[in-house]
Amino acid sequence: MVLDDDFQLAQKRVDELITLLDRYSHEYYVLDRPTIEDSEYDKLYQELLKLEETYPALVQQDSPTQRVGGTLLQGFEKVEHDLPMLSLDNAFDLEGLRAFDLRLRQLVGDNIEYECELKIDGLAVSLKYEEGRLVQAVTRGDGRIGENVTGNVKTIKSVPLKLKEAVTIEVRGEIYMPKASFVALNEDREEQGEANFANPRNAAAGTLRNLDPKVTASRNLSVFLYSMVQYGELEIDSQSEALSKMTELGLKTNPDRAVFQSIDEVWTYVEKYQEKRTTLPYEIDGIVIKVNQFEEQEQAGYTVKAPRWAIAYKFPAEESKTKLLAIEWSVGRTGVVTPTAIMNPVQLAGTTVQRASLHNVDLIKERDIRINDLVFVRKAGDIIPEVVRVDFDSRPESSIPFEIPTECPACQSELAHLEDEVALRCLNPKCPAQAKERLIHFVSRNAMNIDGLGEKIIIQLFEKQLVEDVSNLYELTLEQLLTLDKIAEKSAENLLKAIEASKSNSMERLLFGLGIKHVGAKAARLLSEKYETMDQLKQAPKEDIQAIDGIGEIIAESVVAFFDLEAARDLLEKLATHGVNLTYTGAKKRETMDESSVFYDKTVVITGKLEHFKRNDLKERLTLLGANVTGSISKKTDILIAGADAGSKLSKAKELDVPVWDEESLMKEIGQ
Ligand code: 3BA
Repeated sequence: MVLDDDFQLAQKRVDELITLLDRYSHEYYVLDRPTIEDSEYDKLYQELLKLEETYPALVQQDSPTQRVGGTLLQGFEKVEHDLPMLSLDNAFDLEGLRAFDLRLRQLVGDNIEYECELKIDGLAVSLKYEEGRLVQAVTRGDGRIGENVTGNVKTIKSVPLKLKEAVTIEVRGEIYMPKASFVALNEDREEQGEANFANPRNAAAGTLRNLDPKVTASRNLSVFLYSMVQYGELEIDSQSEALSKMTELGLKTNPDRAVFQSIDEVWTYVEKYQEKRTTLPYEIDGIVIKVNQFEEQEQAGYTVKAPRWAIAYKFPAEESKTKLLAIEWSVGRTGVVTPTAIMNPVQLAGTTVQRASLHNVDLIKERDIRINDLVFVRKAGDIIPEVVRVDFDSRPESSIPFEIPTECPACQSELAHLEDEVALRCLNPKCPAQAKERLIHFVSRNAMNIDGLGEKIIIQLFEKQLVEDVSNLYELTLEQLLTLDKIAEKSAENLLKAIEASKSNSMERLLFGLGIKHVGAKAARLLSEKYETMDQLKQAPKEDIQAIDGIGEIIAESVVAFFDLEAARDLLEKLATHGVNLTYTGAKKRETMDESSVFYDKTVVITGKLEHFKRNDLKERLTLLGANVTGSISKKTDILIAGADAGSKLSKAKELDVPVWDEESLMKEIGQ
């Protein structure tokens, strides 16, 4: 039949077009070496689009026309990383690098190779490819749990939807916005009366986390991949090999990398790129130095947060000079009053700066900072502006020593300068500025994690007296939220949902969110694990609390003092009335575990495709049985659980004589 023939011809042409377009796209976006005119590409793209319209059955999932999905997202699903995304330790000078080198030589011996990479100032993401196809993209998040941004990442043209081989791998890298695109975007936004992005990194973050994939597609994001964490069948022994293989597969890696044998050569490389930094088309904030050989990486090992085999050398911050116009005092969550410098706007490392923290009174005195002085500002850690010093040579006659305030700028109650503290404090428990800051902390990510409650909304909630303390959050109605400025019905609804969802948080989030002095996220978790309910914690004597490993006297005292406050007890009661969970629902504690389990206190690695378990579920079950589930095989591994198609981990386990279990024996042990 004619139609059949047409269809077959169309099918063949579609395949051809996709192959061609993928190649041109790779040359343009990944290799930065275009071989055809844009108009030529466009012609082929239109041809493909037309064929796909005529024959919808021919639309392939990874056709270049399928990069932009049509649907607006409600939010991003949270996804747990199979292997946590760690952080990097920092070094700020040659000395720091030498110390790193010395440590490593002690850990792995003198044969070290270092692989150096530019440190791209973007957002870390993890990409999963299954049989060569991009199936998932997740942001780093807190390292353990990130957000599913697959739809948006698919719109980034330098991210291949299909690799050159049908491998199943997970790779990680940095999504960034080129400097020029950032400048153009801000010009555009200014024209449209929209707020500027502060810097390329923020612009990239805002773009990647935009709920409309069309917006992401319309802005020019790019990627550099720098790490392979699951290898599938690939046999790879070093970081430089991993990067070459990734490049071969069509993934974009940064070409400005190099391998060296000594830290002196590393330093030469560092200095070279410190010079070249401003000429690069994207922002870098340092150099990442990694032990090249995987075997040596394993020998060096990991701390809780970061690999011992890598370090980030951070470039020194740029400085600018400007005039200090005023000192503003503001009240924090615990009543501490801190000074902020208000300055003539000045360009600094890519952004305009006009405010900088002065930290405390002593610091202003020490640095002898006065109003009308010319001061040097820089960005601490490249982010937070800071007044470093005064240009004393140009101090004007008109310079005015600052006055220490005696009254709270928010509630006018008298400020105290407590004896053992440098801080000025407002002691009024009803101070509205403190209440506002407490709420900001309460909803923050490591506390109750309520999305959509930004500072602007919080300020309005207080101004309209809809909220006085955190418990009032749980009384808010849609009608009330809609009276606020600049809030759409959809976001108000989402906010209510987020507030509702926060009610079932496990106790440690609430405990941290309450903002008890000295009780950070970790102490909150330890306390919740031990006492399991707010009630039991409330009754716990100081000595008992102090006995917890990781909790000291200062924390214990502070906890007891908190629960002694009637206001605190009232607040908890109100929260309970609103249905907020006050109990610990996290993983079972080690003490109550069955020590007879074969997995108790064992270090276990899971690899390969599992048929009978979801990987994360299995991980949790083993953890509940007392196992420490980790990501890579070493001499310390007690058991490798290997599913189908296990690759390099299996061979490594065999090499190290680590016992290997298949799914069958696993099921016999723990049942299904
Ligand atoms: N290499 C950032 N972490 C990096 C794989 C390790 C790592 C980075 C890196 C941990 C860059 C921490 C977040 C993370 C993937 C964890 C780089 C860069 N290597 N070149 C050693 O260019 N910014 N960041 N990302 N896993």
